[in-house]
Formats: sequence, C-alpha cells, structure tokens
Amino acid sequence: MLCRAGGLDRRDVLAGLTGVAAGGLNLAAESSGTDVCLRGDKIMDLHLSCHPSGSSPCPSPPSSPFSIVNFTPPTGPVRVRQPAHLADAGLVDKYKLALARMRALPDSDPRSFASQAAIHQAYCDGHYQYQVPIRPVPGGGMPPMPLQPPSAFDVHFSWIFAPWHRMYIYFYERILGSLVGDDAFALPYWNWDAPSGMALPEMFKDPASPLYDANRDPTHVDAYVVLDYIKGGDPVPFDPVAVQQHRYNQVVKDNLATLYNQMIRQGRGARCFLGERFCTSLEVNQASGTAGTLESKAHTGVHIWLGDASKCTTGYDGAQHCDNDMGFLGTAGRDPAFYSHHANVDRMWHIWADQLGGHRGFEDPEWLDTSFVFYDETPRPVRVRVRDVLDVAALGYRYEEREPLQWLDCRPTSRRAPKDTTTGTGGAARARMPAPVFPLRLRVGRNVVVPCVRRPTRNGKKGELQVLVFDAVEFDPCRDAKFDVVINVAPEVAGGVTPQWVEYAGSFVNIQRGGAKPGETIVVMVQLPVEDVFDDIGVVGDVDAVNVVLVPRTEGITILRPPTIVSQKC
Ligand SMILES: [Cu+2]
Repeated sequence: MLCRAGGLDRRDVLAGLTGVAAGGLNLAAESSGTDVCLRGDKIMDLHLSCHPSGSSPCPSPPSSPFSIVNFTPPTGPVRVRQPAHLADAGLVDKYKLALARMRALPDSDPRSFASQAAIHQAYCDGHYQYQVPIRPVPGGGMPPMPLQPPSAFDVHFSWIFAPWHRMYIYFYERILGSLVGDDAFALPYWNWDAPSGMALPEMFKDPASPLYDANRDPTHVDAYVVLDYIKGGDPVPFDPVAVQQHRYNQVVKDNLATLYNQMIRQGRGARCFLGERFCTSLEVNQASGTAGTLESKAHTGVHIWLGDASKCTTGYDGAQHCDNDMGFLGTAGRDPAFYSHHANVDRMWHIWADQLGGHRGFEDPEWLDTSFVFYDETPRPVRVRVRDVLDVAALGYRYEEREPLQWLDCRPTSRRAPKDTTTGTGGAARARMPAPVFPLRLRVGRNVVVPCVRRPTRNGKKGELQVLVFDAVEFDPCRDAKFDVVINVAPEVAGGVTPQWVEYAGSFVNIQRGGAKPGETIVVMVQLPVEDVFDDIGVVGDVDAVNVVLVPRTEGITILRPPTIVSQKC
C-alpha cells in the first residue's frame, strides 16, 4: 500500500463515518450563522429560458411544452459501467461506432454530438437565464421582493452540480446505446482514482477515432493526471513501471491524498461534499452557491489539467476563453473524455452515498424537486427531478469495481511542523505576527498568516463540526483561481503542505466560467471542515486559537474579511 494510515484500517474509517452520516440525515433546509442565502428556489425548466448567441446556439428546444413527459425508471437490462483503462476491445469498438453515428447526425437533431455538447455549454456559459418567480403572497398584496432582472444560470458551483451531471450523462449513454441497438451499452468511466487509471485512457488518444479530441494539452495526454492541479509543474510521464520511481510515487500519493480529502476528511456532510444550496436572492455579485468537494477537487483538477492553454474560443460573454476544450466549461462537452470523466465523478458520488457510511444528501424539497428537461433516445423531452436520480440502481446502471479503493487508506499522517506556532491563548503568536489587513489581496509567493483565529472550545450541538469560514472571497469568475489553507505552519514552509500533510485544511478553487461581464468579480463563501485537522495536529481541549495560513496559487483573489471558526453542520 502506498500510504496506509498508521494503525487505522478501513473498518475504522467506515465506522467513524457512520456517526457523521447519522447526523447528516437532518441536513434538510438547515440554516446556520453562515447561511447568507436570503432565498433559495427549486429550479425548473419553467424558470429558465435559453438565449442563443451567434456561434453558440441553444440545444434543440422541445417542440411544444406539452410534449414533455415525466421521467419513469428504465426497465431494460442493467448497464454496467467499466473502468475505461481496462475496457475490452468489444466495448471500445462499440463506443466508437456509437459515437461515430452520434457525430453523423445533423446538428439540429437533439441526439447529435453537437447538440449534446451544446447542452453543457448552454447550462454554464450564460445561455440559460434564470428568472426568480413571483410567488403569491398569503392574504394577497404585493410580493415581498421586487422582480429581479434575469441572471445567468449555471449548473456548477452549487448542490445542483452532482444531480444535473448525473442526468446529463445518463441520457447521453441511453442515446449512444440506441444508436448501436444495445440497451445495455454503458459508458466507460475514467478511473482516475486508481493508480493504473491516472492518465487519459488509451481509447481517447487515437486521432483517427471518433473518441479523439484535438483540443487537449499535448504535454498531458501521456502524463500522470494531477488531481490537485491548478497550472504549472512538470508533467510526469505515465508509466506504471516508470524509471522516475520517486516522482511517480509522489504524484500517486498526492492524488490518493487529494481523494481522501475530497471524499472523507472534507466530505463530512452534504453541504461540504455536494455544495451549498442554489441561491436565487442575493446581494449584487454574490455567487449563487458554493461548490462541494466532489466538484472543487479532482473534478476541477482534471478539467484544467486536460485543457490546452493555446486553444481558445469566444464565449457567450464575448470574451476569449482558453484551455479548450476541457479547461473551459463552455467547451468541455466537446471532448468525449468529458463524459467518462463525469462518469467517475458520478461514481465518486455513488461511493460516498452508498459505501462511506450511507450519506443521504439533502432532504430539502427545494433540492429534491429541482428538475430539468433532457431529450431521451426517441428523441422525446423528459422532465427529471433530483429525487429521481439519487439511486443509480433505480436508473438501471451500476459501476463495476475492478481496482481496490486505495484512497480509503490514505488518511494523512505526516506532520510538517513539529511544534505549534500558536499555543493556549495565542498571546505570544499575536505579539510575533502582525495580523494582515483586510480586504486582503493574495499574491503568489506571499503566504499570509492570519494569527490566532479563535475556535470554539466547547462541543457544538450533535452533528456539528468545527468549520473554518471565509465569508467573502472575491475573484474573477473568468479565471482559474486557487488558494490553499494550512493550519499552524510557518509561512516559509506552508507552500509545501499538500493534501498529504495533516496540516492541510482545504482549498478554494475556481475553474474559469462564462456568462460574466468583463471585469466583473463575484463573491463566494468558502467553508472548510477542520475538525479532523485539529484532532490530528493536537489542537484539542482548551486550545482556543490557531494560525490560519493562506497559500495563494493564482493571482486575482481578494479575501474581504478575516476567517472565523464556528461549529455547524457540514
Ligand atoms: Cu459540467
């Protein structure tokens, strides 16, 4: 085992999570001191309208709203999704044939590859606009809030991310199966969480294949994927028996540790893992949600890692967006690898819900009754709700596990700093380290210590965890952005603290998105569960403050207010 946790086996990990999951059952519609959403809403196609733009048309709209049917679970054979790097020649040939036929359909056909790719673009590049509906007021009279202008709608960066993408690839898979007359056809998944799958699967690399896409970073197609990727660093050639044994191990260890963080250490509850509720009523420039770790970690890393910085396109906003195809959400659906990447993101959600203690997600009807319309293979528009897609068995597919889940055993154990720089009341640290001034503009290479951030020393309510909260992080949505957070480490060495170290507390990450106006910034709340970090570094009992160290990985981020530590559900 590459990085087995000392003294902790898989049974302990699972047993430890069961208690968390039990608390997580009550997550529905919770509000907390850090809930800044004035009003959420369940999203339906009725609230969304698509606005085509020049070269970026809307996906084929339903011919009539009356022809939309409600989703019913499939009754055909079970589709078995296999790891792409272990797929047999029969599956690869079938997928190639299906995709060749999908590409051959006229663009106007909703089953065509162009239309399928346009669905993703439309839902994240500003084509869809969201209109906050007016609700009747009890007793009559004017609604409590004036009608707001429509705002760009995005299926990323909130609790909509996981269910929407499950729906999207589910219908993509059904359409492919129907094009080859096989109702058991299943999408291969890109098994980047297993060391042998940590590279672009072979089936996508042949330039003569319909599975190929020319817009990929040429230095990365044969390299180890870096799941905690932002940009930079030398790619490590992918070869399980590589001569660069030391670096090979580092990449794999970092990836497994990133997954442990995403799935377990920081995926402690639905809000942390699936993202915050989609918010429709906010102050100007406030983000409509926050991504969970399912979205912000390996998912985003792989997108940015595969995109080619030299390939650019004009977004709906009129601005140039590079890192095509995968590194810009507006073009990501044009790369066939996207769908296998998202099959693995979907599998990660399934494992989290099914195996890691039985996480249920949210019980809030606002989430469960959110619905979208997709074309099926007939093609016929089908309305599908979040509550319809929570169980993959009911959707007629399953994931074939061929490799052990090595990341389950990769709890970080190494300590970077042998001694805390903050002790007790933190008085000494306060005297040594002046507090930074907020708003704080982050600069790459200048790590910042926020000394002596107070933590609650008494246990919170049942099911609550200690969470580090940045209530206002401002950034340019059209640029990739990242900063890491580590606890009680000297700033000179903080840059080397990766997810492998116990002091790593998480990251804020943005993948460039469309739909914004030039120069526009948005503000998002970032919450990092730090309970495990505190336990591991010995911040327990009456230790009432820690040093929070910020490690900027990109330019262009401003933290408007100092972080706080609160007890809340996660
Ligand atoms: Cu997406």
